[in-house]
Amino acid sequence: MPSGLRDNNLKTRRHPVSPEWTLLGCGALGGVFASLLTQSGQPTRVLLRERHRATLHPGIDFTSLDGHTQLLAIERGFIDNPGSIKRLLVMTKAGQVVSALTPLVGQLAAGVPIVLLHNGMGIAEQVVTLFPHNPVIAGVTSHGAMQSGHFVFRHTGKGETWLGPVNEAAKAHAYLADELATALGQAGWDEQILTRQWQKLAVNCAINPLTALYKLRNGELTGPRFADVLQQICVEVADVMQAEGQPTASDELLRRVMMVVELTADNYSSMYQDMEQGRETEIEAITGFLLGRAAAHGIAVPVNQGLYQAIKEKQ
Ligand code: KPL
Repeated sequence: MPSGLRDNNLKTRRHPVSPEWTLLGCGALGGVFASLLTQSGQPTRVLLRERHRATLHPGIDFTSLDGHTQLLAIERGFIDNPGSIKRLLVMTKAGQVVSALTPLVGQLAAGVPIVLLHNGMGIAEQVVTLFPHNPVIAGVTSHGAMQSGHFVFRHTGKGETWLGPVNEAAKAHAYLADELATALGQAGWDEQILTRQWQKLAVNCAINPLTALYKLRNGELTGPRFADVLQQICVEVADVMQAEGQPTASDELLRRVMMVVELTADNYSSMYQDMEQGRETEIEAITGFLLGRAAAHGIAVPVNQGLYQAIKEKQ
């Protein structure tokens, strides 16, 4: 089918077995992951809140990177009665992870892996406390996604995805990265996921507040206008990382930031999209987390502090 055309034949394959993946949080990125997993033949169910039971659910309207639109049949379940869960993929906004998971305390069988894929840090530790008998896996991803309506998603950028263990029990679940790779084209397992989380935090501290405040696409951060501020953000993040036992050069962080800016040049950051839609942003889990760790070590981070305040005032 030529790119840009709609394939209106709903893929009617019903899931013959219990879903491989249960997805909590079907926003832009969650919707894209659910679509890619479904297309790769890994039955995926989205878990919704009870109040969505009456909502029409024709399936997911998914536009892939090449512009091909398809209507995908996808099973839905409800949090109050989640049924059997084999593995749980949590893709809510960072600030909603704990409240979205709380109804599943006592419902999720021990040993079921919980994979967390959100921006920001400081959440996984809370999930380990909530679910002490489950493997908890943290992930970082740089895929781009947009949502333009109810269950209407577009994959806007092919990125990298990395998973790694948060607790001891999670170390036996590296195979999950291979299964995600089947759907995403690439996904890796890294025992040092904390380092990747910090590197992603630096990228988000740099790109997200600036694009949201100045209403820019990611690519518009290139050039002299933002060169100094991007460098200062990276210097501050590197100082905090050093104190956290994650030594890195600020130039290396800046190089990563500029690489993501180039790779996602046409995209609007998630914080830009959240602000435009009047949704709560992830500033607390991103820059807020950095400020918390900086304060704990007595490190001044004035540039990040200023961006944090500016977003808080605007959102
Ligand atoms: O993670 C992102 C986001 O928008 O939240 C980046 C990597 C900045 C891509 O837009």
